[in-house]
Amino acid sequence: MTESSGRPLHDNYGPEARAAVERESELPTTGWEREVARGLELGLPAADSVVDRRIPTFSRGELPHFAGINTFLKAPFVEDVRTCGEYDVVVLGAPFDGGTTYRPGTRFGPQGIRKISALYGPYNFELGVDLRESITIADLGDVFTIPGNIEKTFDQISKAVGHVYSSGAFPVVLGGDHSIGYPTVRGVSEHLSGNLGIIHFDRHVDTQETDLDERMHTTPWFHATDIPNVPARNLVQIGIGGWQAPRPGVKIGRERGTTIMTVTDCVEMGIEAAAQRALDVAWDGAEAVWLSFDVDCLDAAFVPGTGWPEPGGFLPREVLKFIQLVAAQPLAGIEVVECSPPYDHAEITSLIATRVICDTLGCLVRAGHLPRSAGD
Ligand SMILES: [Mn+2]
Repeated sequence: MTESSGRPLHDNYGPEARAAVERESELPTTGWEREVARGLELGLPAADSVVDRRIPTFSRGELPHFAGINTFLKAPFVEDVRTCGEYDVVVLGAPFDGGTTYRPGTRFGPQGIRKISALYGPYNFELGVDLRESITIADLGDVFTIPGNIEKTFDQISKAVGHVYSSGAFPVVLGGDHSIGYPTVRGVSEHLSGNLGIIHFDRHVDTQETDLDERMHTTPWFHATDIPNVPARNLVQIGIGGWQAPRPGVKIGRERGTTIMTVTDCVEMGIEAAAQRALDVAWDGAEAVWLSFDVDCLDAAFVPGTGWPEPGGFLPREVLKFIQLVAAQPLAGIEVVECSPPYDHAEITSLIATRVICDTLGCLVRAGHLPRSAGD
């Protein structure tokens, strides 16, 4: 194999790096050129002393990373939500922490994730994907949640997610505590004729009926699997364990037939086998699969900014490998929950949340599932 210049690659690359370097040469740059032209038009050409004439006076794109208004990955903020179907991927925040039972703060999760996402460009080396060249992303801003009312908030989130999903765009939901898992799934399931499976990363089962007398963030999958086309047998729960898995939830999971995979189960069978098991369970007879990612499935060392941190969870590279395998198959959408910036340090929890979303999108693009017209 050769690089674009025709010069043969030397033999000191490992296979992944070699493939990545080769794939980069095949990626187009038309999206980047469009962004430069748009920046020069809308942001004015730079001052005379600036040598690189691609730079505008006002920042109007990816660069500089520390500049600009915080949307997810600097995607355009789309104020008219009626137009969301014009985009391949739509980001929406669900800023709600009324379902938390210990540390609050996830109402600031969407802001935290958007802020650190400015650090990322659209290109991933190992995946060989440049999102800017492959898909369009819009940031719709946030759902109007009702801080003191869980049920009204659930209704708002279901309506918002259902609107985005039925538009044809791929929804990316920025939580929010995990109570939002029920209304997001409800919003998608209403637009399916068949069943919806759920791939759920978490240290906690979240399957009890109520907690503290309400439908809190410990309860979403009890209520989601009460929906007729969201059967419990298609719910696979990955990373469960430790001292925070409440017995009532475990009992419900056993009775309803959910599938639980501990960290040790996954590591000892190998991440590839574990991901295949998860896909087999979630997709068994299902029309679509929703990905619900609680950042606390990672070891507490990596996610200080979360509601119920628990030691003994996944390493980032394990969970990223898992995500990459899961997202090689189509998904109905993704939510990343339980990121609480007030408890975060150096934005590392928001950073892993961003990473999970970007890897999911990158793998869906790589596999041809995004844009949707290309695959599904
Ligand atoms: Mn959790």
